[in-house]
Amino acid sequence: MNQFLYEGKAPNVKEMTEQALEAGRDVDEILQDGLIAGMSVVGEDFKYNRLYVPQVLIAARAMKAGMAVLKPLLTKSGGGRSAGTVVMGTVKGDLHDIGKNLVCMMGEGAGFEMVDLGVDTKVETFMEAAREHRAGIVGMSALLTTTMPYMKVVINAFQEEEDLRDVVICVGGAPVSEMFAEEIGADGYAADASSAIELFQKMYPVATTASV
Ligand code: B12
Repeated sequence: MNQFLYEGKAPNVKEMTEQALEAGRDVDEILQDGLIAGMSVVGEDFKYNRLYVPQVLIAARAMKAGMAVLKPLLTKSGGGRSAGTVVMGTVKGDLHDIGKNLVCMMGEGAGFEMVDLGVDTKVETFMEAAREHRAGIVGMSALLTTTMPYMKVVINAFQEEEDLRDVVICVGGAPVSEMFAEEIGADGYAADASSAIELFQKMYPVATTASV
């Protein structure tokens, strides 16, 4: 599956994901060892110019084909009361959405209402969505070192508004670290989607939802 993903063969990745599920493999194992591991080799080769943007794009498409098969399982929630509302977006200038989408799927599976703002998200959009959905948590994703500073712009803007000040802000994405999160004044950071959900669960009780 790693190799098919690397070569951008979406139909094969889809088929192997289905086969792995039929064979009784664990969803998390398929995600981590099949899809994410394949994408990390793509990332490495991209870094050293052994792959170029068009090849990475088709690899990303293959990854999404596998994720689409897993989606119903990742988003299957136990039902019952919502665990809370989380507004998620990839920050302005950044078009990477695979990691954010995974966090959204797993968040839904854990019973959160996930409001997905997509990519290239401006501060105003984060603010409007937090208010409209009375979100307790805002999650921002960034994959580029050049877009990471925009997270601070959003945090500052939330701090300036009385009704948004207490919304919990969580950040993530490959170049983001715990230290960077602290530096910009974020309330939480997680390195992967399952820890992101644990973080949301830990933070939600202390979150005050946006008013208006
Ligand atoms: C796929 C990819 C692309 C695809 C994106 C397709 C898509 N729909 O997302 C395409 C081809 C479009 C692309 C474009 C570019 N890319 Co690119 N891309 C990648 C690649 C290979 C994989 C990213 C990925 O999907 N990883 C898999 C997911 C599952 O991991 P993740 O995103 O980190 O998410 C996990 C965690 O971080 C966390 N998480 C994520 N978000 C959040 C949010 C919260 C709140 C929390 C708590 C947790 C959390 O949970 C996720 C799940 O476990 C990375 C390599 C890498 N090492 O990251 C380069 C990489 C990010 N890209 C890079 C570059 C340079 C670019 C381009 C500038 C290339 C160019 N010359 O045009 C453009 C920029 C476009 C733009 N404006 O955004 C560089 C960035 C370098 C840097 N210093 O900033 C990288 C690191 C590659 C490299 N090594 O050089 N890219």
